[in-house]
Amino acid sequence: MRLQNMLEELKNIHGNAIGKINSVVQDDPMDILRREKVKEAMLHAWSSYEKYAWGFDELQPQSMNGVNSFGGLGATLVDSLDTLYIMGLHEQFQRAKEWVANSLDFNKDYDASVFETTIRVVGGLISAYDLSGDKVFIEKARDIADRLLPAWNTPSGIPYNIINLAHGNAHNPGWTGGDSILADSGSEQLEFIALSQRTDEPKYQQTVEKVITELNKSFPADGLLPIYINPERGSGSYATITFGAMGDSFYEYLLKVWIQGNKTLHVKLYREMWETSMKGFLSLVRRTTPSSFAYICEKNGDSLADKMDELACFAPGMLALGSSGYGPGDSEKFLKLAEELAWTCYNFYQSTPTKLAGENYFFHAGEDMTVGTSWNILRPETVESLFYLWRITGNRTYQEWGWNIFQAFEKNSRIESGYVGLKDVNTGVKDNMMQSFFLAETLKYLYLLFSPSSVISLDEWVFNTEAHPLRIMTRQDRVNFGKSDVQHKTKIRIRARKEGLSVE
Ligand code: DMJ
Repeated sequence: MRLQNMLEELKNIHGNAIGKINSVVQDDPMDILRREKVKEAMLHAWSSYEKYAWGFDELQPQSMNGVNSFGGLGATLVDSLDTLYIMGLHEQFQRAKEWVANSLDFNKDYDASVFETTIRVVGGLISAYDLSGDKVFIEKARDIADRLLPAWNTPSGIPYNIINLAHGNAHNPGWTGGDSILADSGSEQLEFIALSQRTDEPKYQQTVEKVITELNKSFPADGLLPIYINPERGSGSYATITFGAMGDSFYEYLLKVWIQGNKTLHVKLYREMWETSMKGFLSLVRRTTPSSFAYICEKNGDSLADKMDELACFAPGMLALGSSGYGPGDSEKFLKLAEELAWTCYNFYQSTPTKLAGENYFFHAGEDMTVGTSWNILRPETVESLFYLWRITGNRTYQEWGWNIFQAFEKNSRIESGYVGLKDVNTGVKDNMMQSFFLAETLKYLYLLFSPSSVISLDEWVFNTEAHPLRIMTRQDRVNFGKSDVQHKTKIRIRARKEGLSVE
């Protein structure tokens, strides 16, 4: 009774925070049951990978073989390490660790994506290190990061997006016309900063922070950058602006580097840039007719396109996560928008015959949402947002939505030898690929959706864009965002004095 009364009192004082308190003190029998089901799904996916594709990047479940879509770096295995650990699948984790220690070889004559290798492999390894404390993971992370570093040797410091892992020669893909991609260039900060913090070698952090310095020099008033940036000039090319493919995680990382550094003065610029981008974000939001679903437009020049990728469904989670950094008023506004957008994303799933979302949607007047590209490749973004919203609001509706999505995956995507995507969410015709992010992200977020909030607490961990939790470590270092050291130090001192903080 006393606890209940205290809880009621807290509810009155802290409003939204109550969801968090509830989920710490309660482990609901239904939650236990549901997370066991998700764990069983992970076991099925993992066992299939172990049986048919061990050491390969990904499993093709229909043909029951492995393929090396990332250069033969064991992408699924590395991407799965932390999920196995968090779910308590210790024997499986142990076997995977031995493979990392004895067989993972990065000396490959292969043109790797800097972005994909960073978020899956560097991120996966550092997360496994943070969770298990086993040094083999950090040594391997350092090995692959050293091979990626020459990609940043450009006149502007904006990286080339492809690099040969054995020889270190870097370039951009031909189809970008020589440009670098925004998300590919601005989503390595979390992993490389984490690596510097854990190895005491500043070079990783310095390299990736130069990118932010460069982008900050000409950051627009609405904080929205085109998806192509020229690595010679360091400025944006004329191109689409989007929170979907090729733009998404650049914005995500502005917020998360601030969280990773424990929101100190040393990372304040990231939060400022993120808040600037959120002003631009608001200008992209429109509503459908007749049902008034909120959606995020893409922008080409001055005009908005009524199109949204499922990939952009990470944004409700990002808004919810960032909402608490605003003062009252704005904080509620962003959280409310996050909830509205999550409802839209959930309806991307609910509106199809298979109850799985297509890759993108169009919004025509009077028709609400229409699926465009109709495949589903087991993507995580919507369940990721549901996870954040559940943690932040404590509203069980988000668990129900997540459970419904999980059941649709079970019904349509599960086969005897793993999980596959759908070529078409209207017909349910299956593809032949178990994407590594299904184990790294989709199943992990679903598991955490039904776990107490003390499991990977958002006060202690920040997830990279591939759902690898990295420990939050207070940033005390001096960051030079394009100012001289003296100027920068003075600026930090002035801000600190204003905020009553010490920076020495
Ligand atoms: C993942 O590799 C990451 O979440 C990335 O940021 C976007 N695409 C996939 C999942 O859809």
